Amino acid sequence: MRFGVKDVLIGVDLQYGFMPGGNLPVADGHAVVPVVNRIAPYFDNVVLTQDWHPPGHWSFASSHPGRKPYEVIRLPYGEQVLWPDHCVQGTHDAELHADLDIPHAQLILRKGYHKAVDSYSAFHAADRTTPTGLASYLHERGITRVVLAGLATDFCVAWTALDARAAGFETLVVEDACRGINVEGSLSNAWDAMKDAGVHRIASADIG
Ligand code: VGL
Ligand code: ZN
Repeated sequence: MRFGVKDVLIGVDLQYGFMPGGNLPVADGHAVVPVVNRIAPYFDNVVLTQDWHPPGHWSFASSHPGRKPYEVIRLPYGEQVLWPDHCVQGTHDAELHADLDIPHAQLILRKGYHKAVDSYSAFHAADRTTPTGLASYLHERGITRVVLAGLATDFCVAWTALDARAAGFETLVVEDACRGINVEGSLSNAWDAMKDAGVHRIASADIG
C-alpha cells in the first residue's frame, strides 16, 4: 500500500506512561515503537497525540475517594473507567518515547487536559461534544484518509478511529502497530465496534 498527500498517519499516545514501567502500562506497549518508526517515512503527513492530564484529573481513581483503578463509575457524561494517575502534564510519564524517530511529524496534539472530562479520542473529549480541533485541522489540509497506530488499541486508538469515521475520513488501523489494555473484553468489543463503523484493519507489512 502506498500513501500520499491526502493521507495522515496518527501515532496515538506513544508515551512512557503506556509502556512497561509507566503508570498505566500496556503489555508489550514498547514493541510498537520500532513498527511505527518503520512505517512513518511512508507518510507525507504525520500527527502524534499525547495524553496530557492535569494533576487530579477526574479519570484518576485517586480523585474519587474509596475507588480503585480499573473500576467503572458514572460521571455526568457517561461511564468512566478509573485509571491510575498517568501522563500528568510535564512529567516523564507524559513524554513521548525517546526512541520514536519521526522528525517529520507535523503536529503533536495534546488531549485530556480538561480536568472533569476524559479524552480517549484525538477528535473529541469523552462528553462527545468538546472538540480538540483535529477534524478541522485535517479537513482544512485536504486530508481524506487516516491511518492509526499506537496505544491503546481498545481505548485511544479505537475511539479515535470511530471519531475519524464519524468525521468522514476513510480509516485504517495498523493492527501490529497497536497494543491493547483489555479490561473486561474491551479489546474484542473495540474491534467489533470498529468493524461495524467501517474501519479497515491492516498490517504494517502492507505498508511500503
Ligand atoms: C488511554 C486510558 C486512559 C489510551 C489514555 O491512550 O488508550 N487509555 N488514558
Ligand atoms: Zn488518559
